[in-house]
Amino acid sequence: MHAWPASEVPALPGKGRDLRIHDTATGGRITLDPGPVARIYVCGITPYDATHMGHAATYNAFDLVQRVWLDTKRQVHYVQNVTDVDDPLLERAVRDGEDWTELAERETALFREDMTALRMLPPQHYIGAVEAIPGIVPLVERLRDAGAAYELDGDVYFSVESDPHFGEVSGLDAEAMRLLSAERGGDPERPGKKNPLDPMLWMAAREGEPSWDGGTLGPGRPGWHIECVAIALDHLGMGFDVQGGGSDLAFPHHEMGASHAQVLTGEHPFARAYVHAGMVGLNGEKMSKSKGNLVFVSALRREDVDPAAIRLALLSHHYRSDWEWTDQVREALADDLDAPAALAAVDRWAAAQTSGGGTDESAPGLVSRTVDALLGVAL
Ligand code: 5CA
Ligand code: ZN
Repeated sequence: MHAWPASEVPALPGKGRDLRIHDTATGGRITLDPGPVARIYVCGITPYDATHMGHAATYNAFDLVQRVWLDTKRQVHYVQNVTDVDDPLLERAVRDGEDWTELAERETALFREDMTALRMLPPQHYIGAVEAIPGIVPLVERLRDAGAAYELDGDVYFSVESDPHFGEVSGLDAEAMRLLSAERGGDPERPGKKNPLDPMLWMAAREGEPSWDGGTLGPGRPGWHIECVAIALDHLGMGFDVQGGGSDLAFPHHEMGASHAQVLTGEHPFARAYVHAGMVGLNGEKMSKSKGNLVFVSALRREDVDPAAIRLALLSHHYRSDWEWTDQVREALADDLDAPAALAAVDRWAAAQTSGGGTDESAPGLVSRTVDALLGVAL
């Protein structure tokens, strides 16, 4: 799959400092010491809806990681996936009477446009789950042949007990894992599993759903975690520097992925740091496609919000904190007359207009009208 065009990163005089960053597995800040080529894998979108501000915030965090590395005069090897076949994508396509491949292609194209507008650095390898299937099948076969995976009514499950390091990424107890597994794509209630947490590696073909040749596994489609493992091992290898995503991926996705890879290779760790961005919410809930409380990057762009202003809004929050998207100036003022926060929002807005090269002719007028209308200052 092709990625999107790179915006230029100016070289600065001197050399930046090595990145210290919070690692979920150790629970503390670690200094990363990548080689001359820093290696990063960031989990990509499931393309059944447009890019929202939560996605953008997460990709912004890992864009910053790369910019710090580039400033240390290293090269960066960046890999990202697209989960272009999975339950929620297929369900949305059925709901809307649309071909699932067309839905995935359209939303992936829009994501590329959003990333380009926001000047996010593109990955060198942008890989879809579907194109990764020929590499996934032999990995699942190997896990099964090593006794780390088992069959249940034609589906193949990974046995979490096969990895002595299982649990080290998220550090959660069994009960918390069970709850999150049920919430985030797992099936802890399915009878016949060795451990309720065991995740699916290969799903046998279902009536009316797409399926692919699975060799000795039979026709089917891949589970979610093994998708990212196959792509990361293929393009980065074990022990890469950072695995990134939103905090909702720490468990089960990154926990299971690490275990798959560690059992497959006999090496540890899968990634040297597991880095997670906070969740962006709207109206008191996590912004998510399933809840539908979304602010789309493309919708803001259509409303002529300068992409530089969107990016500044993302930058005004620390990447690890959860935050709420708000219509900033209005919301700040409505929140117990928080005029300082409203002024800060105006500052960011104005700065974005200046640095954005004045492409949006109407925006300065809008800033002054807003300041006049809400704060009583005529500029
Ligand atoms: N395709 C999988 C990863 S392999 C997936 O999680 N796709 S996604 O479209 O649901 O999310 C894409 C990325 O955005 C993930 O890193 C996810 O953690 C992050 N993300 C999703 N919702 C939010 C949110 N509300 N705030 C911040 N980040 C979010
Ligand atoms: Zn992933």
